[in-house]
Amino acid sequence: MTVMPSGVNLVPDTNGVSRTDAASAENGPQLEVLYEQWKRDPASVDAPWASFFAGFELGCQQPPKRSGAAAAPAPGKASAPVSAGTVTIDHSLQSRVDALISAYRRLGHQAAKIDPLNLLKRTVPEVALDYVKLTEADLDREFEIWWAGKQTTMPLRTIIQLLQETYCGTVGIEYMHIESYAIRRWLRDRIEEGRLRKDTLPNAEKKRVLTHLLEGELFEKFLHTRYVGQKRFSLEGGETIIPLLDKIVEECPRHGVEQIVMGMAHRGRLNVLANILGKDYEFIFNEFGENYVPNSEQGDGDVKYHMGYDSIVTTSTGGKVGISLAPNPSHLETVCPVVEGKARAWQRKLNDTQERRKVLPVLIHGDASFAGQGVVAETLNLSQLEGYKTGGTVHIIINNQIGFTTSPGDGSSSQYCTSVVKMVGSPIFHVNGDDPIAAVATIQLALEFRQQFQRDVVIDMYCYRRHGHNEGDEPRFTQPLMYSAIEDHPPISDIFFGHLVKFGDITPDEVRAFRTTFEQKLTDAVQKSKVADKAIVPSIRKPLSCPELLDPVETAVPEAKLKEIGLAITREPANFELNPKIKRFLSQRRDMIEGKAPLDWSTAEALAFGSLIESGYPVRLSGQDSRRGTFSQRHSVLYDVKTRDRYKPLNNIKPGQATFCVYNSPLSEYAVLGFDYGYNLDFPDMLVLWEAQFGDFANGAQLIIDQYIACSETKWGETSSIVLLLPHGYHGQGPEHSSARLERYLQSCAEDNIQVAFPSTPASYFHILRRQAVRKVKKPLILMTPKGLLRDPHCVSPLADLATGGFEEILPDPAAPKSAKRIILCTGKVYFDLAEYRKTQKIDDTVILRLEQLYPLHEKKLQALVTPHAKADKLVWCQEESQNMGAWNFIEPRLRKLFGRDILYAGRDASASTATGSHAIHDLEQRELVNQAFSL
Ligand SMILES: Cc1ncc(C[n+]2csc(CCOP(=O)(O)OP(=O)(O)O)c2C)c(N)n1
Ligand SMILES: [Mg+2]
Repeated sequence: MTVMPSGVNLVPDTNGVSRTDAASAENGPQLEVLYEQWKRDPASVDAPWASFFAGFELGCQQPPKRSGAAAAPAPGKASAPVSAGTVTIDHSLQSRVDALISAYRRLGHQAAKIDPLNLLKRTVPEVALDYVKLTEADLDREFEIWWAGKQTTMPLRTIIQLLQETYCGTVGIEYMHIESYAIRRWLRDRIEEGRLRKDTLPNAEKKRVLTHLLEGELFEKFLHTRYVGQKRFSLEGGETIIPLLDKIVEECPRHGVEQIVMGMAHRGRLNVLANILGKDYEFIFNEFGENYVPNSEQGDGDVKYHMGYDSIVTTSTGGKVGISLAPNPSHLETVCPVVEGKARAWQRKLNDTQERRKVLPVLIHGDASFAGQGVVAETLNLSQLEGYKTGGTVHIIINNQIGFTTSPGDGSSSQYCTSVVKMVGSPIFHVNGDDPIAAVATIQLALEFRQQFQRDVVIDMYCYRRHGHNEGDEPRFTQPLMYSAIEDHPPISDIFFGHLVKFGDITPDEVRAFRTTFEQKLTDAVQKSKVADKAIVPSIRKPLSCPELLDPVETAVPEAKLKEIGLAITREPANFELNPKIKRFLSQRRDMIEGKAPLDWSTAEALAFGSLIESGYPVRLSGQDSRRGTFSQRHSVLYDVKTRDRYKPLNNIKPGQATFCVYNSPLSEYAVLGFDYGYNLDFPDMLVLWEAQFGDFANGAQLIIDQYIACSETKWGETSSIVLLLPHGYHGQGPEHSSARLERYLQSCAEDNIQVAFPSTPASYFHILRRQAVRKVKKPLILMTPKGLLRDPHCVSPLADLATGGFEEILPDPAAPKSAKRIILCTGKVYFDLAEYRKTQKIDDTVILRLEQLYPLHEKKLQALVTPHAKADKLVWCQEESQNMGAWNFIEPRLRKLFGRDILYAGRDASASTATGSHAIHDLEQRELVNQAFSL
């Protein structure tokens, strides 16, 4: 079908590109419809229209309306064009001018003066006159241009001057890669209005910028002279970040932003803490003190340039903005997904889950890490996803054009460190850090963009690093040229001050007075901190402990309530056509609820979630394919076979219930676990579970586990109650999906930092999930979860087991003899093989005890269950994992100490790979290890 909007007359021009005539001026909306149609299917519109839109895309031009009336400003004057009078356009040349305009919009950034050191040498042939076959003689001819939201005509000379100033000044802009026409147009109109090229900042604001530059610079210089040789990761060369961040905070009230959640690495962190978050200088100087003991109350603490901080800042207009700077480990960019999760939690707290405009994530990156770390791409990929979006993040790169000793040419395969951002359709502003006014104007536009489109936006602030990687590092070994340029380069504040003095905006006396007062303030703070430092007597810290973790917690739910919830979640939704197998699934679940069959694992899980939600505890579950469940066991979202409408049974229990949020995550472990961890930190009242597709994939998120989950309480005092669901178990399916690497979590256990459990029954799983939500004390929970056992008729529980008691760290043996000769201890799945063997072999002198929770180990309960079997002469640990894996290395010394005797090992030999690739060998090994458990 072809469409030709009525009232639009096509006037093919000499290049065969169709243009609308004056009569079309009122047809913008129709034109937009047609344009959208063409974008979906170019063949569905008439050929002239198709070629018109193709040309239009190329030039990113508004469908032009020939004004026929425009007077050009005098050549060389880059004032806004004014329309008047009639001009004649030479259309044979117009297309060349269009190509030139398009080249500036696409590539002008490559000619922009973004490098303060002026070492970046680039040429852009496409923006030269001769490239588009124009000559000097054409400079005074009039041409059409869509400029600053208006169609107009101007002499070519003026067009070029405007384009040069707009696209090749101290801000280089990349936005033509953005797929959405509406976004490109929004940006283009604002950019071409001159927002980034005109200095419109009022005098008071200029002074504010200078003040912040000076604060940033003087603070670093002060530290440099007072704390010689101490690492601080100076911001010098990149101080413009301070007025830039100040501008974000200042703009927040106008944009309705109440909370900023910020993440940044080492560079300039102390400066940001002091001069943006308002952390007391004295506290910062304390941390440089000889006797300083970080966080001695809470744990081991961390170095000063990793610590987080929360504050409420008052803006110059009296507005209040909360700023939360997330603590970050040394691992660069790891903080990114954590900040996103925290921001989303804040959005939930502030009831900002629709527009997400009240909470703003701000991430500050280094150029080398932004280009090099994959988690950056993973995090960007979260930015528009239903379960993970945060309404757009403002990214700022402190682009000092170096990473430790490595030049950008060795650290990135693309021209800019920001190229990865293009995948999410975000604009990128490359800003010269020596032009703070441009930086401030850019951040204003960036914020407006974020609030308008809820998308990420990037400010790539080009600057330099005045010292080495840290202050004791010699940069000239590897960067002699760059550092001789830096040596000669004046500080930003001098350049900016010179600019202000020239225009009479400030006097040298004012600056001198500011310097003196500020330096005095710092000196006073140092004096106070020295007094405090002398009073400190460091002592060796006692390890943390949390004995409450072993207190019993009532987690049972009355049977009647379980039935009520169970029936609600197995009800078929009205007017909804279910897949026949799902109908059967619901009906089988209903039978379990009604007591006609014992409960399986996934039904127990649904009842745990359902009972929590029903009583007001929200639940969030995120992971790859978690809605259905990797093993097709969960079906927490049902789909209409005709419409694919979705229905979540757990959200239809009763009015006023809490919500069950379940998301299929992208195929990422690192960023998604980081996100869910961050979310849980700032919304601890929700049970947050992250599920690995198979447990072994969690090693892709090892940084989050090592740097945050295992130790952030002792490093930064950040508690978490995140749950990791890690499918684990040996079923002869090869080395890849057998092991969730239980041993890695156990190795990290100390100071009651985390809980590691391998429950063996649906009831046990039910109680431990509920315990995690209802218990006051918060600790991460690592759970080994089943695969094959999900459908094993042995791995079931009666409904009554959910209606009594709570989670049992050690499960007694239901078939224990009164006094056994042999005690077998185990955890998780292998129990079923052992129990089956004992039954078939009619063994009646062996007790099998299950350690449902390995850490913290409930030694008292274990003792109590072992004591009746005092005559047992064999104490065996049985596991299906290889000897260097599983729980053995963790549990053996503990059991030996507890029982004062040697523990026998029944299990696979140590191996490099987690499991054999052969099903047959697996079966042999599995039989052998069970055999050993009864025969050693
Ligand atoms: C994942 C990771 N690898 C290596 C390091 C060691 N390291 C610390 S800073 C740094 C250079 C970072 O360069 P850039 O991101 O440009 O930040 P800058 O220091 O220049 O501000 C490196 C390699 C680290 N901290 N994290
Ligand atoms: Mg760098």
